[in-house]
Amino acid sequence: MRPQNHPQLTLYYAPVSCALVPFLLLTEAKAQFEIVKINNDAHQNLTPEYLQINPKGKVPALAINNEILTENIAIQLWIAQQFPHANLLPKDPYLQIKAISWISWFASAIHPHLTPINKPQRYCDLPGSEENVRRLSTNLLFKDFEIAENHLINRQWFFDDFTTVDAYFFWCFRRAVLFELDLSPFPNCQLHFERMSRRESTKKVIHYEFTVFQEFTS
Ligand SMILES: N[C@@H](CCC(=O)N[C@@H](CS)C(=O)NCC(=O)O)C(=O)O
Repeated sequence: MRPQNHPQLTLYYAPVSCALVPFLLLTEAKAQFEIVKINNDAHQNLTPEYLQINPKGKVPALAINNEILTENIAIQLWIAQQFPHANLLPKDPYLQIKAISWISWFASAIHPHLTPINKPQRYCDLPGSEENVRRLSTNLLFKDFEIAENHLINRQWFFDDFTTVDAYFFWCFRRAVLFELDLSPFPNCQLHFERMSRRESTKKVIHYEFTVFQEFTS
């Protein structure tokens, strides 16, 4: 849906990346948007063309008409503000701040513990250090997951209803699932993950990811 006066949106997206979060939110909001696929594995995020879009060489980036917005939190909040009917943040102003507190923590703590598990060689180049980097990062990640686990006791969502916090945590936990970590200490996070997986928006986004993967690996 692109009501009149709504800006033209282009999401720069890579499969499996945290660009899944704005993709999911735009889908929840039934927004009209284009996707530009970036193959991070082939380092398309570091091409001169992409660095013109985002000099940080990361996805997501959201083009809003001719303006580029980077940083997942900023993009999530912009989408929530632009599409209020999608209720991507709690209504109460203080709870909105609490939601920002959660997503700030995902971006500043959880996400930085996921990356070294995926790319340990970026963090230490001593021979044979990769497994140590992975192990230590997994320990830090699990300390974080414990906090989410406790919060999710007897709760379907981080707040009363689905919000952007759930979308972002879903991406974080899914990375850990894809790394095949033993997540059995986090049954409430697992239930949240399954609940998220059943949402229509999530199914669409995951299906799209699969098609992009096929395209990139064929
Ligand atoms: N601070 C950025 C981090 C974005 C980020 O790390 N994106 C990853 C994918 S999840 C990426 O593009 N990595 C490419 C690379 O580091 O080569 C944000 O929150 O948007």
